[in-house]
Amino acid sequence: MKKQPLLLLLFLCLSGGLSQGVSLQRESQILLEVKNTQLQDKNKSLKNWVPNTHHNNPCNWTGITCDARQQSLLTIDLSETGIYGDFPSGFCRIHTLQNLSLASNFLANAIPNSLLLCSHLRLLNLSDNYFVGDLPEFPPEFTQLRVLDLSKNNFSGDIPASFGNLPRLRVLTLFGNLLGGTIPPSLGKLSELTRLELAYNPLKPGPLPSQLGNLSNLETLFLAELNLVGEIPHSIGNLTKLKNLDLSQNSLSGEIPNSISLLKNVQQIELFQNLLSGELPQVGFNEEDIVPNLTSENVIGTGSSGRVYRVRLKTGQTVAVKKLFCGAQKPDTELVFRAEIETLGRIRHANIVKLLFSCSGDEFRILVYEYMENGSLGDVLHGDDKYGELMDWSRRFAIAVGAAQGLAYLHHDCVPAIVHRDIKSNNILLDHEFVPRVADFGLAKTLQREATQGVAMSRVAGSYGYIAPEYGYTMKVTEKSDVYSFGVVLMELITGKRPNDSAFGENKDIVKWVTETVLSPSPERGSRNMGGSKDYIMSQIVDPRLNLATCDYEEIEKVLNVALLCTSAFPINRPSMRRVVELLKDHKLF
Ligand SMILES: *[C@@H]1O[C@H](CO)[C@@H](O)[C@H](O)[C@H]1NC(C)=O
Ligand SMILES: *[C@@H]1O[C@H](CO)[C@@H](O)[C@H](O)[C@H]1NC(C)=O
Ligand SMILES: *[C@@H]1O[C@H](CO)[C@@H](O)[C@H](O)[C@H]1NC(C)=O
Ligand SMILES: *[C@@H]1O[C@H](CO)[C@@H](O)[C@H](O)[C@H]1NC(C)=O
Ligand SMILES: *[C@@H]1O[C@H](CO)[C@@H](O)[C@H](O)[C@H]1NC(C)=O
Ligand SMILES: *[C@@H]1O[C@H](CO)[C@@H](O)[C@H](O)[C@H]1NC(C)=O
Ligand SMILES: *[C@@H]1O[C@H](CO)[C@@H](O)[C@H](O)[C@H]1NC(C)=O
Ligand SMILES: *[C@@H]1O[C@H](CO)[C@@H](O)[C@H](O)[C@H]1NC(C)=O
Ligand SMILES: *[C@@H]1O[C@H](CO)[C@@H](O)[C@H](O)[C@H]1NC(C)=O
Ligand SMILES: CC(=O)N[C@H]1CO[C@H](CO)[C@@H](O)[C@@H]1O
Repeated sequence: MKKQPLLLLLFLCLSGGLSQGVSLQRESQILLEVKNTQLQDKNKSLKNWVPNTHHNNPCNWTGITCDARQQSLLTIDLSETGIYGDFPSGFCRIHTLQNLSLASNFLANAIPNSLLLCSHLRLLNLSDNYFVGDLPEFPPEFTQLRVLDLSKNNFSGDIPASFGNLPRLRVLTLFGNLLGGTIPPSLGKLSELTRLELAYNPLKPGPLPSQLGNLSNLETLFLAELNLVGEIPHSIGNLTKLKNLDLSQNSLSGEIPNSISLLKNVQQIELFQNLLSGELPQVGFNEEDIVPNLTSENVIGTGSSGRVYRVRLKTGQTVAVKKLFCGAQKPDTELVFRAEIETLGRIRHANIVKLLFSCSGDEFRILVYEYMENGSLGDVLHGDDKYGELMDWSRRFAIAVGAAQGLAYLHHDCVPAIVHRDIKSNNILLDHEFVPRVADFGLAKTLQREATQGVAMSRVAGSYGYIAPEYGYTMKVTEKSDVYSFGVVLMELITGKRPNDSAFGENKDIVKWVTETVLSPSPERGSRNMGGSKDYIMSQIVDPRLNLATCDYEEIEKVLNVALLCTSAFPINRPSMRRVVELLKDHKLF
């Protein structure tokens, strides 16, 4: 009798081991069958999918994940493995399978009906393949499906209304196909949906259904270029969790609905290229709350185009108010006012200052922005010495990356692209956590897509020390002029010097000084070297207020390299802002 517990234990171990072997044996066979009959593995990505030997089980085959005890197979992820073939429905015979991702391959043809065998899936990702034909229907058996990504294929036909019956769906992305029809109102039933991305499909001209206002968990609504017509429904204001809204490149018309101001969590709104009127409305304040407070004791800055005031509203919120100089001697005021509204009024990005409100009268033009507690990068870097010390390297680096992201957004994500034309440290504002926001869009221009050669300007605008060399003689603006100015800002972050510091010597600006210092021979090595030694260069260039012992030296070097690229004399040699972001974020040196 005493031996019983031990026997029981032994039995449990054995049976556990046995059941593992048996169940995964079946899965291995299915996987091998699919590999051999349904897929072409031209890149030999699945070469470790071989019949089970003693120490091999499918759980550590490429793309396969099992549960912790390796008793059931949960995930097949063969994205970017270079496989060809039809939809491999054989995988559906693995009943424990939850996630099937086959994205970014060469799979083709129509989805067969045998997809119905996959009703146990939670995630199906077929994005970026060559599938054609109608979108598959997902009958009510698909009760588990949470993520469905069929984007970037050549699916055609209508979006099935039955998609609205998938009770657990959280992510639905169909962008970049050849879909027709209109948006089915039934999608409004997907109460758990957080992401809906239908953009870039040649739908028939049709409305944005008001039922989508029922998607109370939605965080991303991406409906660009879908031939949407009619008004934006007021129910949009019910999407209180919405963070990203993109309705750009449609034919929506009418007033932008006031209910958009209810979207308290929104970070980005894009309404470009529609027929809409009005501006993005805001936080419930008006002219009367602001104008009486524009008094001399509230002035926090004065520029060539106007004055900036700090105003505390009745609600307790503090805002920055720019009052533009008016009158005959200031003919540009109207242009500046319009430029700010037409650019800032229609975009939202974490690294771009928010325009909250604008108003104009006979005697005034007023722009209201969120207030930035820590002033401008220029103030902080070049003002009081104490400030400069607060700007340690990691903070400076975070500002460089954030500002680059803001600019990349203007150049690459806005349609039409926006060129800022006055990037400088004084126009990069810092919030209470020193998160940078690009500000001052008074000179900004939108570039039409066809204007790849740049837009001719009537005169050079911008700020001394930041203006790209070609701009002076070609009078054309392109994104690459902003890239140059951004490179100057990077040099300011590294050196802590203003671009026009008198220490550079006569006729030298920061770009010339930094470039010459990098190329100059170091005293101890003599002139045999093309460039000076790294340490010598760094000691000459880096802001003496930075404690080099605590800095990420390689990161400073990386930023210096990016700054030199950005300030290349020829625009063609400068990277795009998107590339700049990549280079800055890349952990490796290039
Ligand atoms: C596969 O996993 C098993 C454990 O389940 C392990 O013993 C074996 O070494 C692994 N094989 C390979 C090729 O990694
Ligand atoms: C497959 O191999 C080809 C040629 O070797 C290569 O160009 C391609 O990038 C590979 N594709 C994938 C997805 O690995
Ligand atoms: C399946 O995908 C979902 C959604 O991406 C994820 O949350 C979950 O962890 C995945 N499950 C497994 C077993 O990988
Ligand atoms: C689908 O897979 C692609 C490629 O791996 C990935 O970029 C995309 O985010 C995935 N879709 C979803 C909804 O997770
Ligand atoms: C997908 O559609 C595009 C645009 O119509 C076409 O150029 C491309 O050849 C199609 N690809 C496939 C695999 O059908
Ligand atoms: C969704 O919203 C519409 C009005 O926009 C309403 O008539 C409908 O009852 C709501 N509920 C569902 C489940 O669609
Ligand atoms: C939006 O929500 C409000 C309640 O918060 C409700 O009264 C209204 O009917 C909703 N509108 C739509 C169109 O769903
Ligand atoms: C703005 O004006 C209100 C009264 O109109 C006043 O109570 C408030 O203190 C003023 N705020 C500032 C910053 O001047
Ligand atoms: C450099 O520019 C700043 C800001 O425009 C200006 O205040 C300063 O006087 C200039 N310094 C020199 C030496 O020109
Ligand atoms: C250096 C500096 O002024 N830092 C301020 C940034 O903003 C926060 C929030 O207002 C202040 O607490 C810091 O003193």
